[in-house]
Amino acid sequence: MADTNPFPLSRDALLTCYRTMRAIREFEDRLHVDFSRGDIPGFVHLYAGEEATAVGIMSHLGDGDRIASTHRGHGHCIAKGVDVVSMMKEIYGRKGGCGNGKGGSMHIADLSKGMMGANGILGAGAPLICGAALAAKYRKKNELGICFAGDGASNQGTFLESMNLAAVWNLPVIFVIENNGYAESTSRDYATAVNSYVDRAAGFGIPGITVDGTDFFAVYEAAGEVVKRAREGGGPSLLECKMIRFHGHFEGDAQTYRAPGELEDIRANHDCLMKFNAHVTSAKVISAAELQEIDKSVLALIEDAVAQAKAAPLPTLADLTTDVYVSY
Ligand SMILES: Cc1ncc(C[n+]2csc(CCOP(=O)(O)OP(=O)(O)O)c2C)c(N)n1
Ligand SMILES: [Mg+2]
Repeated sequence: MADTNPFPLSRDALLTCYRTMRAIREFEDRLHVDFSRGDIPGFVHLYAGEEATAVGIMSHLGDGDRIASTHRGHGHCIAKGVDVVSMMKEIYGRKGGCGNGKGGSMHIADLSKGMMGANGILGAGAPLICGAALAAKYRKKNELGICFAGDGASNQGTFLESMNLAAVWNLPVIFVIENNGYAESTSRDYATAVNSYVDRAAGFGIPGITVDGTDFFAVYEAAGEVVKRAREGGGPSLLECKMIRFHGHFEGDAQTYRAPGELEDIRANHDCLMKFNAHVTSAKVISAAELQEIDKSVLALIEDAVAQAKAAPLPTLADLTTDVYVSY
């Protein structure tokens, strides 16, 4: 191992980040298989390929910082510290899941972790996070809010109005655009006039950064900058992460809109986990064997989560009328 660590995180922190990214990948790849077997009810949108963005950003946050997620929310949840067993139970529609099996993939939330919810409505997280950030500002606790939105969702009026509101109120908010090049099967360039989201943010008086979202270290550094700005009272920022999704828009998507060879190319050349591995092993800060150990333990974690989900009971008819209202 090298005597010096050239990275902005300690060895232990790097191992934790790798473990979290690997847990997301394993979780998603397992759902891909189980969904195709017909084991999982409802709709599932997978985050595999996009892990470096969630983990690079969330490494700067604590439980008091709040995030509003998207329909593609599993990676955000895991990176924010939501328990994978209760997530798996939820996705399997079982009791003991985060929503007692009644919400499924697109309604996972855990307020104790600052995870305000995945969301099936594009752009709906943006006004929600402005509210959370306004509350944080009043509480003076130095906490912030992050709204995730895809390239498609970022064209929603709610998203644009929220950027204006956050700027007017100088809120501690970060708008993260996860630009994976597609909204369902529609390419980003077909549906969005501007090339630069940073230019668009400037129209609202908000500074922005564009970053390679498949490079954990690039995301970590850029996220550090915008998180610092929010905590120091500097107001909202925008962070565009250019990234790639490994699976279809939803499970079952035939992906006929992809160019020939596109999937093979992204998996071979733009895998954020492979890039992370190459960085840390070539710098001799972490060995390949250590990473393989983590892979093994993550596999066991996900196997166990699936086994627990399958063994858990389904909600009963009587459960239909519980959890309708929140008790304060
Ligand atoms: C308000 C609203 N309009 C349309 C949809 C249908 N819809 C679900 S996902 C999606 C595409 C989202 O693309 P993007 O925001 O880029 O996220 P990605 O799926 O690429 O992560 C659409 C149009 C929706 N859920 N909500
Ligand atoms: Mg997209």
